[in-house]
Formats: sequence, C-alpha cells, structure tokens
Amino acid sequence: MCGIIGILGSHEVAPVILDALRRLEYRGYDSAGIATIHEGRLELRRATGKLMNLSDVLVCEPLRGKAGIGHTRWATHGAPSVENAHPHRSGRVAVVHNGIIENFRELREELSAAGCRFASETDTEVIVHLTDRHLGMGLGPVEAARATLACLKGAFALAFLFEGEGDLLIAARHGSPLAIGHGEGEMYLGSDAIALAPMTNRLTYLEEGDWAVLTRQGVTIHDSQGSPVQRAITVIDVENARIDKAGHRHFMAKEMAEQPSVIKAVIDHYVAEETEEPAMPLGVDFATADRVVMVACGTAFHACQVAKYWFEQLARIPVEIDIASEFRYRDPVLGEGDIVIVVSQSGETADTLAALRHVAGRVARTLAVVNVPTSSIAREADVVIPMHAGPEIGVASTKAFTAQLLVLLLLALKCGRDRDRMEPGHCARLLSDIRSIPGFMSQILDREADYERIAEVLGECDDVLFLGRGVMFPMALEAALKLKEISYIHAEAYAAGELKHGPIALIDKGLPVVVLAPRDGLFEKTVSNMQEVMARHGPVVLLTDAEGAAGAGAVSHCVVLPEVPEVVAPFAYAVPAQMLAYHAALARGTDVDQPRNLAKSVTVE
Ligand code: HGA
Repeated sequence: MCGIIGILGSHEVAPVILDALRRLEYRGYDSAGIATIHEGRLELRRATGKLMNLSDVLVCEPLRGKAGIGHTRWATHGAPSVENAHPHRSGRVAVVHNGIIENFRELREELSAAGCRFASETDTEVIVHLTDRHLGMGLGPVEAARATLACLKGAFALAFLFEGEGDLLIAARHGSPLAIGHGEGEMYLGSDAIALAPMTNRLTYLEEGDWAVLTRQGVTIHDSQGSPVQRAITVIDVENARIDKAGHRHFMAKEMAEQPSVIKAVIDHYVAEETEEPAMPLGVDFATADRVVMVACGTAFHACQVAKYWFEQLARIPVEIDIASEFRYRDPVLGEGDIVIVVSQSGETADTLAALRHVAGRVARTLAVVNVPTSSIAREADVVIPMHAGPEIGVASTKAFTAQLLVLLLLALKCGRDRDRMEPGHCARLLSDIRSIPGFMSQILDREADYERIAEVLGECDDVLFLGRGVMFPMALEAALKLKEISYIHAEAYAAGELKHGPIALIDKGLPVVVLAPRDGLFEKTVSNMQEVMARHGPVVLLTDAEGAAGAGAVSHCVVLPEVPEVVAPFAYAVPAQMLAYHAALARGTDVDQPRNLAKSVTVE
C-alpha cells in the first residue's frame, strides 16, 4: 500500500527521498510525489505511474531543500492521476498519507460549504484543507495538525510539512504503520524499516494513536490523549533491510531462487540439531488447546489451508480457517481453549490485524507468523514466530509462502507432540523429511526450461483451470492466484472432486487444465477427474512424479518432479506453480514485480 517518507536533513533531500521511495515502491506505484521546503517556500513535484516518471520530472524541474516528504501511491480514492497524487497541498501545508479517511465525505461537504476548493478526488485532501483552516484561525503548526487529527476517522499514517518551517515534521499514526528514524543532526520518518535502513539503524515505532513532532534535534511523541510518551528505540539489522535483485532479472526470480536457503534458515531457527523435536520456545502449550483457528488473507490464507490438513492429521485437533476480511466482521464462536494463529508476510495486513484485535483477550493465545518481527501484528500478538524469509519485494509472494508453510508445519508437529498424538519416532522421521526440502527445491528450480516451454502455451490462453486433491487443492488455489496476479490470465482452482459439480461445463480444447497430482493415496481419484477432462478434449498439464507420469496415460504436457515424501509435496509443487506463473508473465510481457492494481503489503481494507 502507499509508502511515505519524511526527512529533516543536513543536505539536499530530494534525491534521498527519491531513493527511499524506490525502496517503498513495492507498496504502490500508481503515482509518486515529493514536497520540500527551500528558503522557507513549499514546493511540490508529482507524477503518475512508476517512480521513473517522477524522476524524469525532477530532472526537468529539480527540487531544492533540506526538509521534505515523499509518497508512492496505491490509489484507494480517486484514479491514478497527477491531481490525486500525494503530497496534497493547501496554502501553507503539505501532507502525505497512507490509509483511508472514512469520514472524508462529511468533512469535504463542510469544507466545500465553507469555501474550500478541492483539486483532487482523494480522501486525503480534506486533511490539508482542515490544517490550513486551523492555521488561518491563528493556531501554530503543531496545534493545527493536532486539531486536524481530532477531526479524522479511519486509518492513517501521516506526515505534515509546513511552509516557513524548515525544521519541522509532524507524524501521526492511527491504523497504518509508521516509524521514526534517528540520525546525527537529522531525523526521518517512514512507512517501514526498508525505507529508512540506508539512513539509520535506530528506529522508534509509533504506537496506535501516537503523534510526533520531529526537529533535527530529535522527536517528541504524544499518545492519543496528548500526553508525552517515551517509545523505545529499536536497533534494526540493516543488512536484513537491504534490497537488491542480486543479478536476477526480477525480484520474483531472486526470491524463488532463494527458497532452498530460506527453508534451511527456518529449519536452523526452529529445529534443534541435537534433538528430534521442533524447537519452538513459544510459551504455548497445545496440550490443553481445544482448537486451532487460523486467519489470513491471500497467499497466507492458502498456507493456512494446507496447514489445516497437517494439524488435523498430525495433532488430531479441530481446526478452523478463515479469511481475515470476513472473520473480522463475523461474530465467531471463540473459546478460552482456542489458539489463534494469524499469518501475514508484512505483519501489517489491515484485515489480519483487525482479526487479531477481534480475538484479543477472548482466546487462550494469539500467535503471529510474520516476516517482519517489528510489524504491528507482531507487536500485538501474544507470541511472534518470525518466518525468517528476508525482505520479499516481488508483489507475488513466493519465498514467504513456502516459509509460512514450513513454520505452520513445524507448529503442527509441535502441536502433535504436545498433545501426545505423535510418537517421537514419527516426529523424527518427519523432521528428517523436512531436512530434505531444500535439496528437492533446488533440483526442481533447476528445471526452468521445462516450465518455460509450458508457460508459453499457458501464456496464449485466456483462462486456465487448476485441479488438486488433499493438500494439492490449496496448492492449486495458490498456483491459480500466482498466475492471475502476474500474467493477468484468468485462472481458477477447484478441488478435483468438485469438477463435475459445475466447472466441467467450461472444459473444451481451449481451456488448459493444470493438475497437481503427486503419486499419493489420492492419485487414482485425481487421475479419474483428469480423464473426465480429457474425454471432453481439455488439454491437461500434469505436474507429478515419475510413478505418477507412468500411471497417468497420455496428457498434453507433463512435468516430472522428483518423488518426495508426502509432507514435502506442498513445498515441491509450489516451485513449478510459481515458475509457470513467472514464465507465463514473461511471455505476455507484463510487469512481473509490480503487476497492475496490486501492492505488496495491504494496509487498507
Ligand atoms: N486514500 C489515499 C491513500 C491510499 C493508500 O494509503 N493506499 O494504501 C489515496 O487514495 O490516495
């Protein structure tokens, strides 16, 4: 979602802000803009589309000044256009905003009736008009911003910059993440650590409702009641916040290739070498749990769907899974024996955060599986389980997905052991299987030419259907999501047994059906469904192992994967699914890392 940055620097800030926006661009790329104060005057540059366009504008019309704010937008209110691009300005004040002002209509009507003229369709613009009016009433910048904040409902991370005030930034956080960076005679604010890492490793994360006054000398933070508060300074691992493509053509390609080492890192963190048990010192005992409830969005939800099979099979515990955007508005029946696991790569997913808040205090324990341990979800859950995937920049999640899968699998193992539903020997065998995942993934990654060939065929189609049974059903859902996200090909996934209950009507020779079917206990059933497709002239792409290929009969295309232990299969089949999507996107010439309409961390509803 939108990324914001603010700098009170000792040198020219526009190039530094532009560079920070580059690191934030994964959050949105509908438009970008910068405002600075130069010789007391407020100046703005904005451009639609990718940051490159703003960069071009700055070449023709450079921005001077040592204080400034910047924004990269994922539009919620108003089309991507220069008028709707941030920073917004009215009179002496400019603002950048991440979030949604829910009462903007009422405020806009009131302000319009009072004579304000709006230049954009955004919800954000009410903020600058309100603040400018407060300044016009004789309030100073800090009081004017504070009076404005009191009028706003909804979610926001904000940065205010004022004409004539070259040593002042005001920041506010209500529902959207915001960090303050501490420098030497410089101060910064930004949406995340990745934005600020090249400038400082010392960050203060604002809490819900906090607002802050920054000068080059430091920061004063107030809570939602206006009382001054101290918030801790966290020293971040700058290496971990560094982002580059490491010679790959796309971040997605790099992140797919990193999966064996990410899986190894997760194993190193959570599986002690000398024991044969998962070593997750969580302060959570599943022995007394009545139920596991997992809540997430998008790809993370698919990881939860796979994990449901594992928890049921290995720990014999009832499992509920839910989509966060639905769960948060339902009245779920929760019990004191429930353990709720929320999963989010960024740890900032607005719906997942709301779901966590929905259950807080009503269940035994909340666990957060996140990639960003300083994120809002991590800070609000009872227990944080970092997935150790390293920064994921490609919008389509790959390595975070397989890392989520592994963390959830290890939790299922721990749950099985805690509940005495799994013999130590069984657990040790599964851990040995788990240790084989990086090797299998590397082998599968090496077969790129195979995926490329098939992806070219898929790339020419308008629709693709994915089928799978058991854990391969959620893996098929994830494969379909990957394909539509980055290639814009319409893709659907069904549990193979559901085919005959409707989707079979779609089958004809123009609809490729990708079947994920390792030779497991459900293989024959899946093959029958595949035969039903072929009987209706549907071209089949089969992802299977050698034994499966031998038993499946003639299909249009077959990718033969290594034979893997059952528990490894979701990790193994994730790779060709990602590769097919990646190469189909390349064949269609789409923007792989920054697909249209999407953004990486979804911090709005
Ligand atoms: N509502 C504002 C900001 C959008 C945003 O934060 N997206 O994640 C706008 O539409 O410009």
